[in-house]
Amino acid sequence: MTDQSDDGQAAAPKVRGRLAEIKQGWAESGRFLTGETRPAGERLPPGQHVVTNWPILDLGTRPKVAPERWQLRVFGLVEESFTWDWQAMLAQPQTRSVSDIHCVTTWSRYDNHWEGVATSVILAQARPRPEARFVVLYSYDDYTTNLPLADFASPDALLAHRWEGEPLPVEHGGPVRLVVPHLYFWKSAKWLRRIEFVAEDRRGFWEERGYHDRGDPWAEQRYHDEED
Ligand SMILES: Nc1nc2c(c(=O)[nH]1)N[C@H]1C(S)=C(S)[C@@H](COP(=O)(O)O)O[C@H]1N2
Ligand SMILES: [Mo]
Repeated sequence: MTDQSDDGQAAAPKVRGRLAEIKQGWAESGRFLTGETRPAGERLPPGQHVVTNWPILDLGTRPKVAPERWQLRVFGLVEESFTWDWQAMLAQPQTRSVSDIHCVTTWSRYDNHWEGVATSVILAQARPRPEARFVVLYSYDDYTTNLPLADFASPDALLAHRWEGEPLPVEHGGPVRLVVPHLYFWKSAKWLRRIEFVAEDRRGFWEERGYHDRGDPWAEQRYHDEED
């Protein structure tokens, strides 16, 4: 398979959402930072409140990718690049997990029931090379986000295609999204399309717009420090 588009040069995503502009302003002003620390092991991170609905956050476009057209490309610093279609995705060992969502805009949603493929399955098939230390995620709406390989490899991270026993709704990233529960939810790319393994960290959409590179909610890693 040819792979000319996999050079890491993502097109700039079209941003239609007013919220995306507002969120960029929040990064500049340090909105919502409490400076609090919470005891280790506390469920709710500082500055967060629990909601029971599920807010939708995106760049104002919601790509409709039918499962039959959906593909996931895994490439970069790996022993084996590969592409999964929907059948291949469903043929993988399936995992169920329950986890909390923590969005940087301060809402948290407890006890989400996910079903999908653990990131460990991706790692076992791709076999990242020793130089691979970061992962870049590319979505069908041209959104990108980055995370350390160690966070991607977390045992509770998965490529989710079901939520609460139903197919993952399009507005929440269906057919397939990443879920990395221990980081702010902007790291959990919706409408997942490509996963690239890289040696050097490379900022994604929000990371380029003032948001923290790692995004640990318990350390309140909402925004970059000025000197970063
Ligand atoms: N492809 C894509 N993934 C994305 C986003 C996006 O705009 N596009 N927004 C991120 C942000 S900022 C958040 S908080 C969560 C929101 O997921 P939800 O809409 O399912 O709550 O998705 C993240 N993943
Ligand atoms: Mo977000």
